[in-house]
Amino acid sequence: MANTKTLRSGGEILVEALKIHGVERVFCVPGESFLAAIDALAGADRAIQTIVTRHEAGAANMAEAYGKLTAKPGICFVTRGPGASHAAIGVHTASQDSTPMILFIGQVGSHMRQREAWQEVDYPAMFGGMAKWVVEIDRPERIPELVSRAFHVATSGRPGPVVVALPEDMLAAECETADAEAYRRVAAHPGAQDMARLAAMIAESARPLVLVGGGGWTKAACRDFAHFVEAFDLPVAAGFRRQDILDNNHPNFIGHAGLGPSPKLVARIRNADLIIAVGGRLGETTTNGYTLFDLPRPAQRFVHVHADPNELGRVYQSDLPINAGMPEFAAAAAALKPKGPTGWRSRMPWSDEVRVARSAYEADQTPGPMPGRLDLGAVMMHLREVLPKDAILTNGAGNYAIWVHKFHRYGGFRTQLAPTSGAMGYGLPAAISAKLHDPAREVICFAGDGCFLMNGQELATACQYGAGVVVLVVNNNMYGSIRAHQEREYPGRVYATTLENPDFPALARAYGAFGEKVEETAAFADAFARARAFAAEHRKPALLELVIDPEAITPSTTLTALREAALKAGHG
Ligand SMILES: Cc1ncc(C[n+]2csc(CCOP(=O)(O)OP(=O)(O)O)c2C)c(N)n1
Ligand SMILES: [Mg+2]
Repeated sequence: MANTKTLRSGGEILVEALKIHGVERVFCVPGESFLAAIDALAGADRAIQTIVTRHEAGAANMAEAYGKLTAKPGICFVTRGPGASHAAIGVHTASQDSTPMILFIGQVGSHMRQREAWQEVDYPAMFGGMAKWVVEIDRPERIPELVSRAFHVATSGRPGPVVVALPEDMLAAECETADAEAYRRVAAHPGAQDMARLAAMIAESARPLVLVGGGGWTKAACRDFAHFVEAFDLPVAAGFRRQDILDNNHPNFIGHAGLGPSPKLVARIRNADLIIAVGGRLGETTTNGYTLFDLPRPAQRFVHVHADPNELGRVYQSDLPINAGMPEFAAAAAALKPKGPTGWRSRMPWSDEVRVARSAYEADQTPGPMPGRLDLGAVMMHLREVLPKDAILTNGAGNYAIWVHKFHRYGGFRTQLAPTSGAMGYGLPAAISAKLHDPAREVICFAGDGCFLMNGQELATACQYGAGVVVLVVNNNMYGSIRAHQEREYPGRVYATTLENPDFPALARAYGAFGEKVEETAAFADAFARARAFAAEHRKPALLELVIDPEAITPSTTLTALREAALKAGHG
């Protein structure tokens, strides 16, 4: 810790605070509004790596993904007005996904605040509804205190984003001040009575089901959670894009309650007599538009475990609300055991039914034929075969992601980086962040043709920092997801959803990446092998454009079928 008697600039005090709080990497687009902080980062480059990106959305998404990967706040630095506006998408995703993140924004000089000076923005007003806390630091002496608070707020309770505005004169001003200590995450622990009641409710049930989701998970928490599930032989369904909390190869994993869930899984959840909802908010996507459970009082006996007491009873009433952090709950749950003799996995009255549910999940993971020469289902099956279990798969938003979520078996914590916020453009920056964090692991980014071009410029960042990710651009020449909605609501009236695209492989090669086009199923395996080899050898990204028939709009229907069904139903 620095000597309190040393005169330091606000920038130096800030960067020292980042070091103390364990920051190892920051993502930024520079701006003249925080030069003093950049200069201090230069002086700390052995402790903190600074990744310069090509767009603030890229930087903010990378920081958000870092928060997901590590459960530590992802750090992003951007400049005022324009930079902050670009970075807002990362703050929104961190908010919806409950990810710890801190966005530092250079602010106009304090002597001209409130005049709408150049690029001046009122950050509490701009981010107030999105961030957990927004603060402007007006004196360098207060940096240790307020930055420490930012780390505490971002990580404690329900994790989320914090925004810290830094007036440029404050960063340049010098003072003597004492550093804070490293932050300590604060979380609620479940009470012994709560846990005893949970065990009793499981014992009283005939058809229990666990619905797992939310943020705040760690590797250890996932391991403890698996022990709990095994001890009671509980079936586990994952919430929307929370598929990597329990390894999908685990015999108790029974599917994904995301967008367009399997009807069999929906029926099984409805038919359960005890729902144990662990970690998630039970939001719109996981509950199939709030139709999965009766609202506000579900028909099933209901246990809801959440890190934020305000989420308990917010939408659904439960018999047993438990306010706890995920590591804290999972540790307590791992200590519970059913009565009677137990092995690693107990034999319970519902055990046979869990095996049936697992078989249904596996059967549902076998893709049927789809129109066109390149079959995305077959691509997913190949990836399941060749990718190591710890490979990280990332994506943004679009119908292409349905194949990824439906057919891939995520191998446990953290093998999935996918925005529950449904933000397009997330996949590539998240993949780069993952590769920088763990270069030994394979990282595969899925993007639609629409999705990719929202942050495709970060291929340059990947090349600059040696992030050898593989990018699969699923090209159907349209904003397919919206086209599908259009065909449902306004059949045949195609408008503003068609795309004319660049030559994606040539674009990739212009960045220094590998680029190839794949047009038929039989060509995929070899092309993928070449892409992987290039990424590993050159530590640069490799892009494959997968040319998909636009008719293949989901794994189970075609555009024409959607349109005809809508016309028959009298839409449009
Ligand atoms: C940032 C952002 N803008 C717009 C949307 C609305 N949206 C959701 S999916 C989608 C189309 C995605 O197109 P593409 O990436 O090509 O995937 P496809 O659906 O064609 O497979 C759009 C525009 C969004 N979710 N996020
Ligand atoms: Mg598309």
